[in-house]
Amino acid sequence: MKVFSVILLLAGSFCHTATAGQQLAYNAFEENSIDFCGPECFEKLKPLLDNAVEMKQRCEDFGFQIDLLNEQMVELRGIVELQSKEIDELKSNHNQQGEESTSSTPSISTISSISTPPTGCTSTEIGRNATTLPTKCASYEQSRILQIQVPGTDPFQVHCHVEQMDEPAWIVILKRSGGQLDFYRNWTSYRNGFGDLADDHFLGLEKLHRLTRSLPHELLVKLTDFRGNERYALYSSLLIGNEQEKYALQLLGRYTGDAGDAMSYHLGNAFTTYDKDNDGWSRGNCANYYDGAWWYGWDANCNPMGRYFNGEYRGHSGIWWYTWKDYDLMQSVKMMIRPSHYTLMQD
Ligand SMILES: [Ca+2]
Repeated sequence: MKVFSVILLLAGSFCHTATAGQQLAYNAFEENSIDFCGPECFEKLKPLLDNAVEMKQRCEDFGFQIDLLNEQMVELRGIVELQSKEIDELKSNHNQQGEESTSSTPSISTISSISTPPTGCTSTEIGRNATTLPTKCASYEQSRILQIQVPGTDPFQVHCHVEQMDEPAWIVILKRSGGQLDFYRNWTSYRNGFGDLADDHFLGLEKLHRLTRSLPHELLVKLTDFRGNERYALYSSLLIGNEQEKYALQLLGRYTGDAGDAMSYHLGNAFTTYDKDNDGWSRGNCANYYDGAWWYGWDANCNPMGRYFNGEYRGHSGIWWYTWKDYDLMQSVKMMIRPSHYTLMQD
């Protein structure tokens, strides 16, 4: 009877902080449950207890995600207010121009400049007017380099990659396809990004932070081994903290795919480079051990920024995805993000 009372107390504490009495009861159950009902009884009740603990953990995770979404909502409200202000200013300027044009006889060149319609968001045209910059890749018939802008940063270029013609394009944040570009780099290099957008590159942690904070994003990882086999891992959310937060991997969402979920192990970890040891390994720096940079914890479950080998090496220094092929080397890795609205609409 005491056992069932304890379980009822546990059930009552799933989604809120347990009271001191509940905690005491929980401890008593852990320590004395065998005395309460004997080994056979405990054996039958243990799965129920395990399930209760798991449910409590899920509730806490869910609460964490809600907090993050609330933060994003506050930021989005700020963005909307900012853009409303810009629209009001544009309207005001437009009305002022209209009044000036009617108050005097316009020359042919003046009429031409006023009547020129907006020309869209190509990279050359948007450079003259920051207010028309896109904030993401849209759907394009082919992949391209595009200039975008997100709140809190200067305009920057991204590689928009089209996976499927009828879907919004992805921003490539990491591309590995050969060994020409060295990825064993310091913190500043990873913060700012490096490489050629049209080839192997890393977009940069600061841009990644700004993008994922401006809108909820999803993450797609595409892998190819040296036999030409392809796999993928799709995560419904991605949120990267700011530099004060050491660009921590704050949110990953739900995993789907056929490469295995190698990244959830790294959820919550700060980013580590060879000159900034933010990992959970007290005896050394994982960036040195794995010859790369990543959201390392005490260990690693994947190493997309490791050293590039041409298939002749098998070890922890290479590019690997443990949940698919252990330490077997990858021939190519591509990590891409896009706003998650599209996925939400499909659910
Ligand atoms: Ca360390």
